[in-house]
Amino acid sequence: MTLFAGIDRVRYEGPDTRNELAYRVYDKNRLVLGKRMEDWLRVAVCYWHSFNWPGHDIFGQGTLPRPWLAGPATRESAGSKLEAAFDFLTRLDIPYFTFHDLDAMPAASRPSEHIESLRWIEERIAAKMAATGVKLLWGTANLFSHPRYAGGAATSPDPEVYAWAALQVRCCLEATHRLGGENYVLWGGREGYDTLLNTDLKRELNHYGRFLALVVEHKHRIGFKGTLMVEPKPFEPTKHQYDRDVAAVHAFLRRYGLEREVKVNIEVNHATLAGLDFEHEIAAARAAGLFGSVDINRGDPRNGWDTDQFPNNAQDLVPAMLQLLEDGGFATGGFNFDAKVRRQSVEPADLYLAHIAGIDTLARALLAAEEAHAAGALARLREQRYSGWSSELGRRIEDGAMDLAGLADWTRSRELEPSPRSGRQELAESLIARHCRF
Ligand code: XUL
Ligand code: CO
Repeated sequence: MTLFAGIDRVRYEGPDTRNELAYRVYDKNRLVLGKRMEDWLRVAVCYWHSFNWPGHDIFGQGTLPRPWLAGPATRESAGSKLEAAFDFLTRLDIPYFTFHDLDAMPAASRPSEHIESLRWIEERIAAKMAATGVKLLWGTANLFSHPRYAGGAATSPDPEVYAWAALQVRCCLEATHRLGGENYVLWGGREGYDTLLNTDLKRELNHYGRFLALVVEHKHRIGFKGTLMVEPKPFEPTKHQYDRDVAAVHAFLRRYGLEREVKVNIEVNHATLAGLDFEHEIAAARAAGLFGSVDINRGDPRNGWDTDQFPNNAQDLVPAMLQLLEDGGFATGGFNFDAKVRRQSVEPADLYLAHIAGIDTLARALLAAEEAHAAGALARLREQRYSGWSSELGRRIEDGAMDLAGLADWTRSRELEPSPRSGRQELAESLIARHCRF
């Protein structure tokens, strides 16, 4: 019996159920625009917040009962954690999980021990995946917790630290490959600086660019077919992170010639921290051909830090969901719950309740987006707003047939002021709101 065994497999019971441990909206087999809800959402649970975090914060110790975290991470405790994790995943009835090397493996200090320890847990993860059918959405190496990474990993001032990071990424990428992972993520938690006074920014960026290129090269060498992704975040833990938002990552990838090799994993709370809307980050990624996956969560509008709360407002997510529908869904990505329960949510049931509510929130947003998409009014509104571009003038500009002087002459020859047209923002907003009824 694991900590998470006390409940039945979570099922769809519809909006009127009195059972809190049931899905009210997430009905995995329901067809949405011809595709199963499960296949649209591709939900993943993350190992780190759910199974490897005892509830400590910077002011206090752990509060959550996670017996396997009570002592050092031995083979025995890593094994119990794995049992509990897969018990939770199968009872929640979702298709994917995500993990960092260090979340799952027994603790290791020397490099050879690290390799052995990760292999040890990988074999056990593989057995659990085979037995349960739960799949790996992505793996990632933790290049930020160990003291060696205090000054960064790929941007460390010390090449020996850079090489340690390479060892971790090599092992974790290979493990992810063998486990059939669909993506591999790099979050540059400490790739940035605390003060420019001791930092050679140009050199660090070049080191980081080279590091990513090495990962790309290795991916191809081992035949990993999944997607490599960088996860933007503006700050925290450092004062400034180089991957601050999608636009910064795009420029960085282009500078190092990697824009066809690496995509982005967009996290809602990271967009908030960057002062951007989540849907802006999705739109920016799609415009650049970089959209990969989503870490779904939310921040608190009154807090300036990464609170990693479960999403609970479907209407907020509809603009992003509509973009996903326009794309026909994720390619290899999914919605990974990079979210954690609050420190007082001490009962095992709380982890279920949090995920159920979060998954139902995604399902609500998906159904609202389906309706809004089918109604077509938003698409028409946008199309009409740009209809001038189908005129001869518009087409010639878009085709590159006009130069600056030609445009000036065209305007002068008409002696007219363009007539103002409504942007219809209030209507657009109400078109979203009216479909949020699930
Ligand atoms: C940190 C964060 C990470 C990444 C994986 O803010 O989001 O958990 O998702 O390293
Ligand atoms: Co994340």
